Amino acid sequence: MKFQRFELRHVKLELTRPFETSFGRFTDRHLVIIKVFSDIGTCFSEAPSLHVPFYNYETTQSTLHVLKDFIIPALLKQKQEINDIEDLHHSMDFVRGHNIAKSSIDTAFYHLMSKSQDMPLAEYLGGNRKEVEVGISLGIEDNIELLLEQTKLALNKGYKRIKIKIKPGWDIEPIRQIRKQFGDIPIMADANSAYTLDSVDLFQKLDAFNLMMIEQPLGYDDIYEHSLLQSQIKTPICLDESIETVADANLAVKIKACKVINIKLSRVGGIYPAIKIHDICEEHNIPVWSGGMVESAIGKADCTALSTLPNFKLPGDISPSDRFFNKDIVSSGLVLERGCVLVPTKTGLGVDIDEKRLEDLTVGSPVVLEKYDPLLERW
Ligand code: OSB
Ligand code: MG
Repeated sequence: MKFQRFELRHVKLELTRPFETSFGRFTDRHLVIIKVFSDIGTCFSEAPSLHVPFYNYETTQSTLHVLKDFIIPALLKQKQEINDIEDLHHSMDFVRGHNIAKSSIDTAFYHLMSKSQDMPLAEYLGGNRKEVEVGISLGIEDNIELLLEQTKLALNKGYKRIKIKIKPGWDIEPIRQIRKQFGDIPIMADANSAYTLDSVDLFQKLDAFNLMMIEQPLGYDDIYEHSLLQSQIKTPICLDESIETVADANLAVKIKACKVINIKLSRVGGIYPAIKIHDICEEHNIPVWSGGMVESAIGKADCTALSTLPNFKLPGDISPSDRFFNKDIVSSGLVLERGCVLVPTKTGLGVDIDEKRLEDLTVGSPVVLEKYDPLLERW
C-alpha cells in the first residue's frame, strides 16, 4: 500500500449543550479530519485532540502541525510500500509522543486495509461481537437537579452505566443524590486528575457508594501515587490520562496502580498500540473499556470496532452522533439499541461521511499534501 495524498481539515462541530469537566467547559468541538488517498482506495480518519492542551499536551493546532510538517512528509517520502501496521508505526516512531496525531494515520491504514479486503473493520481486527455495551459520560452541571435530569434522560435512552465528572466541591453530593434517586444503577466517577493524595479521606468516603470505579483521580502523568491510593481504598481505580504507551500500561499493572484501564485508541497512538495494551491487560486480568474524546462518528466507529475484542468487558464511552452534536459529519452514523451500539456491518469503517457537511464545517481551507516535496522536510 502507498499513501498518495492527504487533505487535512480543521473542523468545528457545535455541541448540543456545554460539556464541562474538571479541566474546562466546552461549547464547540474542534477536530482534525483527514481524507486519505492511496493506491488501494480512499478513506477518512480523525485526530480528536482538544483545541486546548488541558487533557494532554496535544491541541488541534499541534496535531495539524505535526501531521503536516513531520509525519505526512515522511510517509510521502517513503519509497517502499507499507503493508503492515508495524511498519507504519516504525515510519512514525521518529516523532516522539503526539499520539493523537499518529492515531489518525494508524486508523486510516486500518480503514483502507479492511475496505480493500471487503471486511468490516471489527472483523478485520478479529472481533466477533455484533453490538457493544455503552455508557454515557455526563458533564458537570450548574446544579444537582440538572445532573439528575440528564441522568434520567440517559437511563431512558438505555445507557448501561452513568459516569459523572467530578472535581473538588462536586463529588460526594452529586453521587449521593444519584444513588438516592436511581438506586443500584452502575455509576462511576471521572476526576480528570483533579485531586492529590491529600484527599485520601474523601476517596475512602466514596467507597460507601459502591462505584464501579473511579477514573484518574490523581496526577495526569502519575502512576506511582495511584498505587498508593489503590491500596487504601476499595473502589477500583481506572487509569485514563496516565496510560499513553504500552510501557505505561505494563508499569501500572505491575505495581497495582489500577484495577481497570480506559483505552482511548487516540491517546495511545491508534488501534495497533491499543490492541497491545488490551492484550497486556488481558494477561493480567485487568478488564478494559473504550474511553471517548467527544469524537465525531468516525472516531466513535473506531472505538466501536476496537470494543469487539474480548477483554473489553465494561461499557465504553461510545454514543451515536446526537449525544453530543446537532450536526455531525456523517450521513449515516452509529445506532444505539438497548444500551448497545450496533457494530457496523459495511466494509471498512462502516459510517458514511457527508462531504458537503464536512466542507461546511471546515474552519479555513483544507491543507493538501501530495507527492514528496523536499521543501516540506524542515528538519
Ligand atoms: O476523561 O474521559 C475523559 C472527553 C474529553 C476529554 C476527556 C474525557 C472525555 C469524556 C467524554 O469523558 C467521553 C465521550 O466521548 O463520550
Ligand atoms: Mg477520563
